[in-house]
Amino acid sequence: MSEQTAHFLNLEEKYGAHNYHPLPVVLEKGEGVFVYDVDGKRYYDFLSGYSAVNQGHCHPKIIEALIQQSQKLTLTSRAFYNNLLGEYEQFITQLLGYDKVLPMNTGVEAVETALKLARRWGYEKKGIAENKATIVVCKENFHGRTSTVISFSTDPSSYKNFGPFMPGFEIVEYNNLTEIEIAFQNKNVAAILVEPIQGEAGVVVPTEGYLKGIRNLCNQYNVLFIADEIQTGLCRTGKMLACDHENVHPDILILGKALSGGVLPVSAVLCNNEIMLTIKPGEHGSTYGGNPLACAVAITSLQVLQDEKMAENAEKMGKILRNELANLNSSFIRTIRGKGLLNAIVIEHSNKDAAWELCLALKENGLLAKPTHGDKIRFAPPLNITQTQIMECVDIIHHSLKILQ
Ligand code: IF1
Repeated sequence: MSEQTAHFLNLEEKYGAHNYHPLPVVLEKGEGVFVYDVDGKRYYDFLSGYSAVNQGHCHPKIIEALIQQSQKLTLTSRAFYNNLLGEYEQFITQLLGYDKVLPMNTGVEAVETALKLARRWGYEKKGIAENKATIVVCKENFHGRTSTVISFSTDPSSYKNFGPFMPGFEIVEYNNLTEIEIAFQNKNVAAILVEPIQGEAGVVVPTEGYLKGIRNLCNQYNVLFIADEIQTGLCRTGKMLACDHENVHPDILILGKALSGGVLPVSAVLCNNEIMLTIKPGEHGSTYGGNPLACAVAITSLQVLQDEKMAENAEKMGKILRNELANLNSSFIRTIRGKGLLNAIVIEHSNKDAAWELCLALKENGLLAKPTHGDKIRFAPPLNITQTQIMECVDIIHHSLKILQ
C-alpha cells in the first residue's frame, strides 16, 4: 500500500464513523468505465457506485448540465415554483407512463414516500380502517436504512439493536406467488413492495412470470404493486425498467441512484392521480426534493440513457459477460447470475474469505468489485462499457482467480 493510500485510510479510520469496510483503494478521479486512485492507477469500476453511475463516471453531458444550472439557480425550496421542476415532471412522467411524480433525494426517502402513499391510498380509497394498513414485503429485501425501512429487513446487520420497529409489514418469501396470495387474503393489505431483482441479497433473479404474477394478484385483490427499481431501473438490467422484461406496469414506481448519473442524490416516486393526489399540500415533502439543479441533472441523465442506447448495450454486454465467465470453467465460481449488467458470481471455496481475497487480487489487476454476504461478488460496470473492455475484464478476472488455488 502506498504512503498516500495509507494516509487517507488512516484519516477515515480516525475521524469517520466505522459503518463501512471498504476495499483499500483511494479514488480521486473517474471517467466513463474507469476510476483512478491517488497514485494514478486505473481501474475498471465493476460497482458503478452501487448502480448510480450507469451513464459512466463524470459523463460530459451530465456534468455540463450540472455546471450550467449550478451557475444559475440551485435551490428554491418548494415554497416557490422554479422553471425546471415542471419540465422535469413532464419529461419523466411521459417517459415512464405515469400521471405524476413526487421528487425526493435519496433512494430510501423515495421508498418512505411510496409507503406513505400506499397507506394513504389504503385508508382513503380502499377503505382500510384507521392504522390497520399492512404492506407486504419480501424476505432478504433491501430498501434502505431508515428506521421504518429496516423494520421489515430480515438481515440482522441492518436491524439488530435499532428497535423498536415500525409495525404494519408482513414478510413473504421472495419468488413465491403462493405466499403472496395467502398474505393478500388479509383485507388490510394496501400494497406489496418488491425489488424486481434482489440486489443486496446477491442479485437474485426471480423466475420469469413472477412480476406478471404479482401484477395479476394485485389486480385481483385490489392491492398496489410498488416496484423498487432504485437499483434495477434506468437501463441497468437491459431495459429501461426491470419490470419491462415482463411488460408489467407497477402502480407505484420508485427510482433513485442513476437518475442523476451519480452526481447528486435524486430520487422519485411515480404513480397515477388516484394515488398521488391522496397527499395534499403540507402533508409530505423535502427541502431539496425537486430542486432545479437536481431537475436539470435528472433530465440530462435520462436523455443520456436514451441517446446512448444504454439499455441495449447493457443487454448485449451482460450476455457476453455471463457467457465468457461461464467459459472460464472455474471451479471457484459456483454460480453466475444476473440480467443485463446487474450480475453476481458466487464463490465456491473452503476459505470463507476467498471472495474478499479475490476482490483484493482484482484490485491489484485493475478491476474494482466488492463482496457481499461473504461469498458473492457483484459485477455491475457502467452501461457504456464496450465488448473489448468486457473481454479485458474477463481476462483480469481469469488471471485473478489464480490466487485462489
Ligand atoms: C448502503 C446494497 C446496492 C437499493 C434498493 C433502496 C436503496 C438501495 C433496491 C436505498 C440502496 C445501496 C445502499 C448502500 C448499499 C447499496 C446496495 F448492497 F445494499 F444492495 F446498491 F447494491 N432500494 N442500495 O439497492 O437507496 O437511500 O442508499 O439512496 O450501504 O446502504 P439510498
